[in-house]
Amino acid sequence: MNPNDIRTLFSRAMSDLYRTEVPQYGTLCDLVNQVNDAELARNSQLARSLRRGGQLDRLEVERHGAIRVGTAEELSTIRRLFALMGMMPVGYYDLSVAGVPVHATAFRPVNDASLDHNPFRVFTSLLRLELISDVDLRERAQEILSRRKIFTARCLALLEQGEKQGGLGGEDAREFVSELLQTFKWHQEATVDLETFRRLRAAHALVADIVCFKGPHINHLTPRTLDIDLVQEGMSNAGLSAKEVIEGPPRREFPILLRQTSFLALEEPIRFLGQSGDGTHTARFGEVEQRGCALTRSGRALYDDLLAKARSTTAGSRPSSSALDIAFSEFPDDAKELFERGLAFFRFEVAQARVSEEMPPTGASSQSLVAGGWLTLTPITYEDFLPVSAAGIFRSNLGGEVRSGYESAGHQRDFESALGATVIDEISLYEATQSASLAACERRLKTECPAWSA
Ligand code: OOG
Ligand code: NI
Repeated sequence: MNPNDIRTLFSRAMSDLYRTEVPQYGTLCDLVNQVNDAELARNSQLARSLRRGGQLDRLEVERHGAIRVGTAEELSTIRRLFALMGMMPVGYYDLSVAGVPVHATAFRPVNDASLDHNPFRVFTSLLRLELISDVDLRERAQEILSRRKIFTARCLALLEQGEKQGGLGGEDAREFVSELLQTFKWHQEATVDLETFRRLRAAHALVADIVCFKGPHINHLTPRTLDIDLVQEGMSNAGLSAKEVIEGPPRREFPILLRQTSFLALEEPIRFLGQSGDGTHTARFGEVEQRGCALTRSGRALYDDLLAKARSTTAGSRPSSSALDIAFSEFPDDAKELFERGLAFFRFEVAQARVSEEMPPTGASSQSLVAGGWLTLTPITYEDFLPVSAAGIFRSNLGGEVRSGYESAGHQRDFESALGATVIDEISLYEATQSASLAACERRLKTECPAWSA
């Protein structure tokens, strides 16, 4: 079976599982579908642009999820399992700077055809045990984690078989997906007693969530919307209690990067080991995202600067929406200007009518081809995540918990050695997509006019 098709089976199965486990997620998906249908009907230009960019068909199935693992072995096995479905580790996210003791990557398809097929992504965090300062507790956590087995034996057998054969046949693929699903199911029973849970919980809510359960339960799934402000507004009517603010850039004419919000995590009953009895835990929530255009390195630097500026003018850990609006008035809000200033990534298309009227001058740069109207621009969708936003999502679902003392800067090497691979640099993927698109247009212009050259 094509890895793209295995991924589709997997993302459907995860979505079905989560709908039954957390019915509010189904409610959120229904709300998102309503908003998307209305937006497509209202805004035909958006519908056209999405169709051109290959985004329309995938919209309905588009999801991301998130899991949190405890050990290097768990992480590297996840990497191998996801590779069978065409999902590669892209990007490094250091959450410690935001007071969350994990670092992460996102497993996702990396080429255009696979993204169009089904862009399912899983944000995968690894606990940084070394950030638990109480040595005793750290060792206890390590010991608990070392004993658990989060994958079924059959799942691991199919993994080895798939790696050896370079893929899985249809029947094996279906069995693989259903075995893998076991890993991400919710368990009402903790693997520890209440006392241990409380001690780990006191170190950080996330530590308890990762260490005290049989496996890395899927903690949210996220549909993609075309208007996140409408979804945010609609949530309370739909009976969902929304997180206070939307993470990421403010609302814009020309959406960039990623905006996200969520409904708050449920408080769920848990049975603890031995005589210790019952308690509760909050971990699982639902999230929604609106994706915009990918930014270049300098576009991203400007985004980070403006976000920091907005934060510095507001008290508390998040900027007010007016502070965001003011800061981002400096960020161009128009495709042509973003392209001219090298801030965002685009796909190009040859404007046939313009070319028939006049060939561009020989040696024209992409800049002048766009400025002269020979090439049109379509935004390249941002397929990744944002560390500051992710930290905001983590926090709002962990009772607002912020800890200091985790400020040791990024440890990408440690993460990669746990992963057993290097992570792919997301910006170079967008660069490659943009260059390939430009090269295709130049070939096209050359066919039209053999004397022409870029
Ligand atoms: C992951 C939070 C990050 C996102 O969309 O930024 C994330 C988690 O809570 O485990 O999913
Ligand atoms: Ni998420």
